[in-house]
Amino acid sequence: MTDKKIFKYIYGKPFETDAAAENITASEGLPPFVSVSEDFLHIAYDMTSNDKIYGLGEAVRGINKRGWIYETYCSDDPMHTETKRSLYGAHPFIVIDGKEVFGIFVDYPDRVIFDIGYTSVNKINITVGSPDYVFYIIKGETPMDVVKNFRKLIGKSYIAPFWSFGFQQSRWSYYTSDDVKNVINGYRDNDFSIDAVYLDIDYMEAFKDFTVSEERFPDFVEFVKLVREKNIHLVPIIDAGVKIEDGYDVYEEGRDNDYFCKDESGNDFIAAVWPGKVCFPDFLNPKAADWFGMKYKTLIDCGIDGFWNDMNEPAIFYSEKGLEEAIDKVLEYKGKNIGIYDFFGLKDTVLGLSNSFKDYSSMYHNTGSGIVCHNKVHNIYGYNMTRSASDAFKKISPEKNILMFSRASYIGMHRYSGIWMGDNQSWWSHIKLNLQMLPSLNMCGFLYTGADMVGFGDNCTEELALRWLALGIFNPLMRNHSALGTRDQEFYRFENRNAFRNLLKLRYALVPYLYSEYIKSIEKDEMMFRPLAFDYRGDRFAEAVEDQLIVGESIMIAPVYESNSIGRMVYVPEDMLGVSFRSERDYTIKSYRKGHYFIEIPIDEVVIFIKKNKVLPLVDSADCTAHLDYSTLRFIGDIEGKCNYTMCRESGVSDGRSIIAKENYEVVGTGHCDDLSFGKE
Ligand code: MIG
Repeated sequence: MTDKKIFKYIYGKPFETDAAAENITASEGLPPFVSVSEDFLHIAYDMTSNDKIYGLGEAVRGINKRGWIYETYCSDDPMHTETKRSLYGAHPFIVIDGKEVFGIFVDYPDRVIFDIGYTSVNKINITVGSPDYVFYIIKGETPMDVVKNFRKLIGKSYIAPFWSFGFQQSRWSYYTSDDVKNVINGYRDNDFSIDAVYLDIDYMEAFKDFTVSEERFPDFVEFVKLVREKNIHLVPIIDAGVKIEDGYDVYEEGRDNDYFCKDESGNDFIAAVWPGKVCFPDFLNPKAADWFGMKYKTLIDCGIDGFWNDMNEPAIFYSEKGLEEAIDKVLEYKGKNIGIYDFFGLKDTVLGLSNSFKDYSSMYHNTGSGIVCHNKVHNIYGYNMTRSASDAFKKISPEKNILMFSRASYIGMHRYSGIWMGDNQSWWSHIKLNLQMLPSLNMCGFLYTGADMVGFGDNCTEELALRWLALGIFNPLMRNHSALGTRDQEFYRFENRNAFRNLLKLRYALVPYLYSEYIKSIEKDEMMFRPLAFDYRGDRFAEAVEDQLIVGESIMIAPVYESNSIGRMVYVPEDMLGVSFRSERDYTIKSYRKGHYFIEIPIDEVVIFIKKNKVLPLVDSADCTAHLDYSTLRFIGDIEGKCNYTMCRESGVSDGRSIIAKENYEVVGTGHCDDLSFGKE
């Protein structure tokens, strides 16, 4: 007997988002706290003062989302301050953990407002300004249970290739193949482990998708090959906008076949992004999506096996029409003595040119079964761009698992790719934000994810870089990336090279654990990163912790995210073994009883807490993931008796997906030991 866990409610004629992987019969009636009017959905729920609210994926603020108002709306906004309501991804799912435990998923591809105790401290108000939507109520005994039921609904997460668990270096931009070579040498010559280097927009010819500048990257195929021989993967960026240029095949094919989004008069919608004037492929049109997806072949044929999709909210710097109107408005004031309010209005006109609602309202999709205005389906544009690539990869090269992650996303896209957390800053507060987004994103199925380590915008310091690295080593997508014009932040450029080298090595020693936990979380619809509240229910201290995480089945992390610290307060929620790593082979071990501690964490150390009767597997480090030697496996832990550990490895690729092989270990011990005896079952 299985009780019904998921209740689906359908109103009006909702647009099919493909967020759910399972088709569920709609329920009749409504939960008491939901009211539906002619033109909108309104969910109003009364919280008690102890209710905790989780979810919302990519969003600012804490793991407990209570006390702010969020809007799920894919936004190109690089200033992730705590006052923002939206970031790049739209993930309209929350979990309520209080007098009642359940989840709400509003499957609606435009803005959904989640007022979680903002207008009124004890109220959740969720609103959708449309008569056409779907929403789900997801039951479960515990928040983890709710998440699992939700994840079952939305389908299994994407499995990234094993090599993408190695360290990856990026910058906007490495302009030439020599720049790339220098970065690779910077890492390899200093004995710094690395698996990938990124190509940002400047590898292209005039920012044209699927082109490579011959001047800056001559003999690209040769170059990719040379780099692969050094066990480095090159990962180029693909932008959503296609440059308007006669003679450019991608543009001409899109134009001639009506594969681009249109304006209200049926002409191609024209906007400007990096290449200047562009058209946007209509990813909601299946033919256009298939066509664009197959374009990745150009680069795959050059030996490329990873991509990142950018600017796919889509970001618009200005539209042709918007700019003309703004210029007219500015000229109206020419020679006049304008008032201050008029001046501010003028300023807003110019600043409001980018990512404007007006532009999104005059952009149209042809889904094959009808025309739909972009502003009704905004949140699934990036999703469909990325899905088109992922679908094509299986046709283009089924023998490879090609890395893919996107900036914009919606629930459901997790089946096709990972995401990165967008343009953060080299700010201390963004180390913590990186940590807090990990579990929230896991709830929504995004397991292959990470932030731009060391920060994208603004200038970093060496201290920030090291502290961020100490968290970065646990992110599945471990990528150092920074913006044009910011201080160089490749790890070999700093003074304390030993510390950077050692922490990179520690990451590689941890890869078998991280990859195994990642795979198991996917298979079981679980979260690789969990708030302490999920593992220690009923422990009021654990439930309030916002800056520590449980990673996989065995460990807890508690990184430092403040400058000039000598350590930090840590809540140890059960008896644990604290291992302070200076390097994979140089560490000290200390047992902790449940309680609060000030733990000293010098700048060159990482502390990992291992749960009692759980083990942490480690292997010897290597310069790249391909060289990891699993025969060097050892286990650290504090166990009385036996403990089983399942190791997951990528043993091949079939139909574009990794094949996973499993090894079961039985580890035995009497107390804590860093070299426990074990046997393969
Ligand atoms: O308008 O390609 O988030 O990672 O380096 C900026 C340049 C465009 C935004 C991405 C960032 C990337 C940058 N892009």
